[in-house]
Amino acid sequence: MSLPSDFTWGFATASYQIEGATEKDGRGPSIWDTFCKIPGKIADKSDGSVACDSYNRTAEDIALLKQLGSKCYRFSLSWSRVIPIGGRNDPVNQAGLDHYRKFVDDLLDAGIEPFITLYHWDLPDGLEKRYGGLLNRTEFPLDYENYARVVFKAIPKCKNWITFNEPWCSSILGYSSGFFAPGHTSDRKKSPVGDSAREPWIVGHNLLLAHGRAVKVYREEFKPTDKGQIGITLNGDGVYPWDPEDPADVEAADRKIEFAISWFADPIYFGKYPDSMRKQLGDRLPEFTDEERALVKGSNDFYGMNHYTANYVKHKTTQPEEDDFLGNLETLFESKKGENIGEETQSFWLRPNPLGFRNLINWLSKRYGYPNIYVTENGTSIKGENDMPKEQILQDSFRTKYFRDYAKAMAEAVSEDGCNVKGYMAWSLMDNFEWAEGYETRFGCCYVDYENGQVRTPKESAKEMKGIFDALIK
Ligand code: GBH
Repeated sequence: MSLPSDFTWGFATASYQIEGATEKDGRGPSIWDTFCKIPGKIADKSDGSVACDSYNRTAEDIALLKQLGSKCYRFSLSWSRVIPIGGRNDPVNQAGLDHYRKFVDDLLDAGIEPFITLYHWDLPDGLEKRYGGLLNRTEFPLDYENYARVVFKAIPKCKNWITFNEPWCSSILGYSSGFFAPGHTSDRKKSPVGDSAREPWIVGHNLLLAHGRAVKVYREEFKPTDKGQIGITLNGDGVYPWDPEDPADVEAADRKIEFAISWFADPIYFGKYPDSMRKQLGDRLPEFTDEERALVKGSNDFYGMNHYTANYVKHKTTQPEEDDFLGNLETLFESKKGENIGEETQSFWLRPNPLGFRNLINWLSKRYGYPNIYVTENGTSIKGENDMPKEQILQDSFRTKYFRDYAKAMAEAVSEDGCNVKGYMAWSLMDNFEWAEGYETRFGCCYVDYENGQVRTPKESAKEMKGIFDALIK
């Protein structure tokens, strides 16, 4: 069991979760700045205005990455730093663009390969206010294309581009449950606006169009000279049928992945939505025009995989609810036989199950023709970590074991099953703003002391990472 010598590994972060400095150098507000101000949306009433202060500590973060032996670093750009209002006729903010260009130069000088995510959920608020942001099928893809072009042009040295992080989350959490910005949902106790039966599927479609446009621009205008690669990052959990003897549960387990991943990956690899989704959603799922299909089909140079956990899947026998987004099924932590999926963590949705990772890498590889895969996020929280004394937080052996087991499962998928995983980025380099959960849930391999000047201290897991990969890479 091993990984090839050119395998790359490192850590990942996202702009709104770490940067802070939300009003510095001409940055415009994003939908997350706005969302955090609504009472009741963030568990600890916090926001990303300071976070890890990474905007002001680029040298420190690069030194940290270097110290940990990280070969690559995945981070995201704040669109509203580059174009404060966001639109294609709005002014570009040179200071914001220069910041990211210098950051890439400095990473490369330190021997660390950058992976840039163009969009990790922080849409310029100006576009939300102007035309409803991601809901707009014509304006949003055009403004995103323009933003992508501005960035590609300014940062030719970056060779790895991710268009969108987890469009599932933007669509479902942003427009069905309302758990994430902009918080739309049919539940009028939570939001005055939203239609959970329709909006998430429209938003998902528009994100695919925007992805397709940015990839076309990169391939036509930049790739011939810059020679980089571009793809999308999708999230999805491992699955086991609740009752492996019941064909309806076996089918539901596949359907769970189709609703989470194939919703986006089927249009990108095959030019159509999965039959299971069309069957359940009917005309609530948009149709691709011929022009749109041409844009989206074939638009991945690699597959970006975010992965954390697994579930037992049980089919439902009733008709799907209008706001169902799982595929008319239940997800459970226990199987029919009473097997447990994994230990509890601080995150209600996350329980470690490394075999689920190996299985899902295989599922994706078979369905999409063994594409190159980069694992762009993988990691865990720890139950009660935030309430522990610092000395104990630094001994995060639960997290170290998680990484060891998951890296091994991935190496088996590569060397024993023939899957093409090319790189791996742990979530996250450091504790950060965990969206609706605020700072109470820590996903970092480095501890951030929010009370004392955002000082970073590597936890055991950060220090062990190099050894984990050195042992696997041949
Ligand atoms: C990642 O998403 C994010 O990309 C990253 O920013 C974040 O910090 C990290 O996770 C840790 O949370 O039960 O309907 O509320 C991980 C994928 C998908 C996990 C949605 C949580 C909750 C589904 N996420 N899931 S729901």
